[in-house]
Amino acid sequence: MKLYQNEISSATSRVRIALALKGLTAEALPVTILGEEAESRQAGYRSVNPQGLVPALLTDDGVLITQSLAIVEYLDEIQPQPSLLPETAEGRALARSIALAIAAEIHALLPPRIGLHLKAAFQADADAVAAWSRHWVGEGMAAVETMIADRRQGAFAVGGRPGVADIFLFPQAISARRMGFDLAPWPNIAEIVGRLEAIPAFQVNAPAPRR
Ligand SMILES: N[C@@H](CCC(=O)N[C@@H](CS)C(=O)NCC(=O)O)C(=O)O
Repeated sequence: MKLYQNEISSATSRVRIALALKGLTAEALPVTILGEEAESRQAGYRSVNPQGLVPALLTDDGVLITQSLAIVEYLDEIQPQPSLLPETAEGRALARSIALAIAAEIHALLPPRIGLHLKAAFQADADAVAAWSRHWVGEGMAAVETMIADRRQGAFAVGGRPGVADIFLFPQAISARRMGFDLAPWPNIAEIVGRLEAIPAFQVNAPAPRR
């Protein structure tokens, strides 16, 4: 397998954590994502992934899979142990709800292309883009905290072992902390992230800080 990826990418981090939990490896194919001239915006990479996003996984059969949740679930299907999804249908639905609350409602408003468009179309400066990001992270993580708190039954976000919800929560929480958020007002998230930081698959595959 090969993984189009970027080390600062939170969405890439999700896939790398899943690979590590499964004991799988994928050859890294780096794609730059920062700035107008980034490879993610060029025709070359767009011919690979029309969305111009990382991660994208190339299977051993040469099939491209895009979108981190689809990739993580693909890995869970080809390598079922350890399972990344809860045993019950309700548990699986909750895990996917939390993953999508992060991927589709928080993270989707933050990547480089969003900031570039806010600058180009609305003359937003760096402070305005940072305030935009802080708004969506603060509001979104507070909602995720409640989603977890309302149904929590084990040591992790959904149940007693790390899974899909944790894989999506961890990089977003690390990135929130780097933006200056204290996790303490979200006690379930803070506790779970503390536990995940002690697990090598999570620790080693956290998104790298932007330099
Ligand atoms: N929903 C996508 C999000 C992918 C995404 O936004 N990736 C970012 C890096 S974290 C990216 O490639 N950004 C390029 C850009 O914004 O131009 C997923 O879960 O895979």
